[in-house]
Amino acid sequence: TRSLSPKESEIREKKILDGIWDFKICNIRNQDTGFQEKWFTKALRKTGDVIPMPVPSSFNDVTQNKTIRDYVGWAWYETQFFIPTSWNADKQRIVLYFGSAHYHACVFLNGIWVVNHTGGHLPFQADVTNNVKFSVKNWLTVALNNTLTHHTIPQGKVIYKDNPEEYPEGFYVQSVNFDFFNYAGIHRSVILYTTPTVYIDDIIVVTKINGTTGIINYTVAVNSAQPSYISPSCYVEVFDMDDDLVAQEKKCQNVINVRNAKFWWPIGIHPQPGYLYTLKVTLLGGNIKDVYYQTVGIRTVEVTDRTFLINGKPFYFMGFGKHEDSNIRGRGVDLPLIVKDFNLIKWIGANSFRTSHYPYAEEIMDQADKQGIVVIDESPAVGLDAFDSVLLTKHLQVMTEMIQRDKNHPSVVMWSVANEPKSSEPEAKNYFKRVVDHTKKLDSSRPVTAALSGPYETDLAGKFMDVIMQNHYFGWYSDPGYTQVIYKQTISVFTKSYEKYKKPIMISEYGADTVVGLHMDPAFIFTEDYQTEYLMEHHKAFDFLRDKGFFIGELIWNFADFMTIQKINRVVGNKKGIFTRERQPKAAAKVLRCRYLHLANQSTLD
Ligand code: E9O
Repeated sequence: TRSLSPKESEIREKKILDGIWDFKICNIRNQDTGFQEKWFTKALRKTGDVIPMPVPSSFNDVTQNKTIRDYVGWAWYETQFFIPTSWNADKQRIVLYFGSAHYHACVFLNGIWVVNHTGGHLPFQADVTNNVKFSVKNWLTVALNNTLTHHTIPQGKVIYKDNPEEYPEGFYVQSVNFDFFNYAGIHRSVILYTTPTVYIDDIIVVTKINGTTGIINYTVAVNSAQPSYISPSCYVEVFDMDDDLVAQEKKCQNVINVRNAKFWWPIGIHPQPGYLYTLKVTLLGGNIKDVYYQTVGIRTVEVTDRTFLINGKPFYFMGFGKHEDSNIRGRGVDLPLIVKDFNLIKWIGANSFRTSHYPYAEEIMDQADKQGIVVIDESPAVGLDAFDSVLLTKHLQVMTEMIQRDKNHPSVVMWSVANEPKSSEPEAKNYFKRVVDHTKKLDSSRPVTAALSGPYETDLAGKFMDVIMQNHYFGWYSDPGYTQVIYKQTISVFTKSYEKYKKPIMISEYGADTVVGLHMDPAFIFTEDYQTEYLMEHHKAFDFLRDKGFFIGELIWNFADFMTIQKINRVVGNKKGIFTRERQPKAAAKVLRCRYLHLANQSTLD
């Protein structure tokens, strides 16, 4: 388990292990070979042929090998590195951190097992102080398995085709409960960092507003394994964006008042969106000192029975469902892509996105904080179709890890526990009650939601949510080609849904596959003209619903075209993007830009 993201300070050092590692996959028919032959006990190249593999990246699209692209099973990674001698002299604690590795990871350092992790979208770490070697090379081996089953989040199923007359021996396919490509690999940075032996283990920040005063409620957790004769004390200073000290407090748990505070505002409302303070937390204990810098945005989030309030002001979500997806690197963190996507979000005038359908890289969350982009943080529970206790335990675990990582991001205003669960199943009721209770126990400061898609009449999950999100595809999956049904059906379903739930409600997906460059008038499905008209019909309905007062947002599916599994209604990916996979605008982008900029002008302060 971990809680603070690895950051440098005058006390803590960081060494990034990203680069081109060695890689090999296992024989499909003999998945245990790597473990049986103990590939982790030596450099991977000594076990046979290896190929170069970039980290971070998905492994699927970087080679010319179809077996690797479609691989399901154990894949092996290895790299070598040195530890600076100074880390030994200073008697530092050394931690090995993975931003994410998809899906099951088994990590060995210098031939010794150090940590396992399940789940492809959240960080994990191990204290490796006693495993690292100082005056020689270290080698780090990672075995990764991307198999999804009935009891993984998200779910999938491996289907074996045992008929030797029709299929090659050992043939199997991985089916999944979602349409995006199940990219696999070490998707985010691998980092070594140091802390002192008595260290800041966690910082929890919750903010409030009283008039012009910002109230920062903080708790600093110190690692529990410290010797009992040390009673560490904390010193906390608040710096503004000019690096001026604006407030300070003692104690590891306290309340700080920032007078005449600059609040964290979403983009489009305030001239200075995304204002961030820095908490400098200093821990003093015995002869040990630790320092950690935690950013803080002072803002509040509240939900009434019909509105969503940020800093007491009604907020209307305009934006996207996204994916971490791009050419070649798949789901691997890509800094140019991250910056480009935020530039496009701002260009189009959007103010928010949902991390469909899994928590995104921390670099993305940090940018959202800085740029004032509002985030609905979604768990990897996409397409759940069974609700037993095994799955529930895993769902609670992933919520714990997600909240642990993202709790201090001001951009995160809501937790989305799931996307499109089969929430009419009788077991869904108790299941979602448990998931929501657990989420609220971990963080009572944010509302909880889920993206629902089944018929609202029989849905059993919505009653536990603070906000209702619904995915609808009128004029696409139903009545394809008939944009004239969109207005009535959208108004009807959201009005009735609101009557049922009596909670703020928004559309979390609507979209039409659009092949860039295809035009036809009158509009025909898959053309840019159809996507444009499809959006415009929706927008008429949204304006009607907004006037009623309970409709709080519109998130289009999807920000950009993205890769999918191979199936006959996907032509090299899902084409519902407003931007192509290369991040160029389709015609509909202009319609959206016009609308968003216009609506943003209406919602500026004063
Ligand atoms: C989830 C998202 O990941 N929602 C899907 C998106 C899509 O484009 C997918 O990419 O397919 C839409 C689900 C719509 C279900 C409606 C079915 C209605 C049948 C008549």
